[in-house]
Amino acid sequence: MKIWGTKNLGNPVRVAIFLAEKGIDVPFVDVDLFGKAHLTDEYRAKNPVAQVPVLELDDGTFISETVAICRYFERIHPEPPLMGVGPVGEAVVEMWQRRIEFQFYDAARHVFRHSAEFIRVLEPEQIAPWAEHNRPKVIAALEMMDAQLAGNRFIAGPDFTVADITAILPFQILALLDIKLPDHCRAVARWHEEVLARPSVASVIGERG
Ligand SMILES: N[C@@H](CCC(=O)N[C@@H](CS)C(=O)NCC(=O)O)C(=O)O
Repeated sequence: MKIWGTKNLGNPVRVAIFLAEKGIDVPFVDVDLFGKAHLTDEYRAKNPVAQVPVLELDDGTFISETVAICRYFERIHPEPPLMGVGPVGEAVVEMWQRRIEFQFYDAARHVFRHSAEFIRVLEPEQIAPWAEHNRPKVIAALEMMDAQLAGNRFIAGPDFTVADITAILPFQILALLDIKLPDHCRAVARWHEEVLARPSVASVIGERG
């Protein structure tokens, strides 16, 4: 079993943190995105969408999409649960995971892909107004998270879950852009400090995120 993707860069970070939380050791194989290693026919045979991460199982099955990979490990290694427990618990975690992915991460990603100079190698036709259109959406998503975190230790409730893991990566993206966490989002700041200090997160991206 192996995971295609650089462990501390982009979406593979999410899988690496998930595995670290569960204490599972799986080797990561670096894929040089800036060298366009993922755009070869050989790589597309693993994932036709030409993205990392991809989980390769020993029987030759390839599984891409971060949440699908996490779902596989949740099933074969249920403890500690990171995708909720029971019908309501699982649904609540999935609801928050998707809210974070579609409202926060997507908005941050669009700003990044359409404004950062160094990503032009992978996004040659940057659309500046699309980046600007998404900037306020990042702030709106942070405010949505703040309201939830004001009454909850973690994003989906009292336990650390895949929803928290999904939210970590967009903060790395914001650090590359000129987007600061608004001062009034104090609950998000408290949450961010706590998750960065988790051994799983620190081992993958370092304590400063
Ligand atoms: N929906 C995918 C997104 C994966 C993704 O966006 N991967 C990026 C790296 S962070 C990628 O491979 N980008 C290649 C490119 O932009 O050409 C997932 O959840 O795994």
